[in-house]
Amino acid sequence: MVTKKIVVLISGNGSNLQALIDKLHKQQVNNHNIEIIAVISNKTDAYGLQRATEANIPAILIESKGISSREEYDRLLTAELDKLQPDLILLAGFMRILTPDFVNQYSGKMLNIHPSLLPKYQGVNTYQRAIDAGEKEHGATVHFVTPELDSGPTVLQAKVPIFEEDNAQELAERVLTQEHQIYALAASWFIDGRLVMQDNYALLDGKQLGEFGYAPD
Ligand code: NHR
Ligand code: GAR
Repeated sequence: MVTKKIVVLISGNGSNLQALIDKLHKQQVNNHNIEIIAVISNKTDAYGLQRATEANIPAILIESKGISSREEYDRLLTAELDKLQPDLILLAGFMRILTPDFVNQYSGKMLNIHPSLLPKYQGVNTYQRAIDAGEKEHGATVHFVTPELDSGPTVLQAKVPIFEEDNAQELAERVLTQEHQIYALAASWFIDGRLVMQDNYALLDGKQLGEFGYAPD
């Protein structure tokens, strides 16, 4: 049986990492073993590093603090990834913009989960911006990572309601719960060979997904 190797990049709490560990690590999808072979953080105090250690997964710190340029940081990341040779790289609350050269090197092999219904609310602080705009719903998007920030082809979205009395934290928690479901699902499609990126489209079972990703209706 073939083992598919995943590396997860984090910056913080790592609740998405935890969901991936619980749902995918050491599991089997068809005839593949899945193994999260390393977790890499750019922040020393990221709690996700502890989660990795507790799951016996190598926790690697490549600190971005004090590194003068994005190019320099991405060279350090590349050096580590060259050793690890992952089949799939998952950004899970990774808060550092990656250079086009880095992204192109792993083109079609890197996914991100972003806390908004892309193309709405790219960037950071999406919850407050959605509330302030009077949106009735918010959500999360799994997408392939391409050089342009938060703009790669969408794979899967999950929606949640925004209630009148919501604050950003309550909304964030509601979105996070959904993230944990859709990220593991999308990653398992990729591992299974069902999900690929081609000509800047996401393809599931050979079919092009639309602007909002997989939608059963
Ligand atoms: N890199 C590329 N090239 N393309 C994408 O689509 C990327 C990416 C790197 C990260 C995640 C993304 C998100 O889901 C992601 C997607 C960080 C920032 C950001 O502004 C924006 C988007 C994302 C991640 N980072 C600041 C920076 O200067 C730091 C912000 C902070 O530390 O709070 O790197 O939202
Ligand atoms: C998640 O909501 C993720 O979508 C978001 O950060 C949170 C990380 O939570 N990602 C970004 O904002 C990327 N810029 P976690 O560390 O508990 O998984």
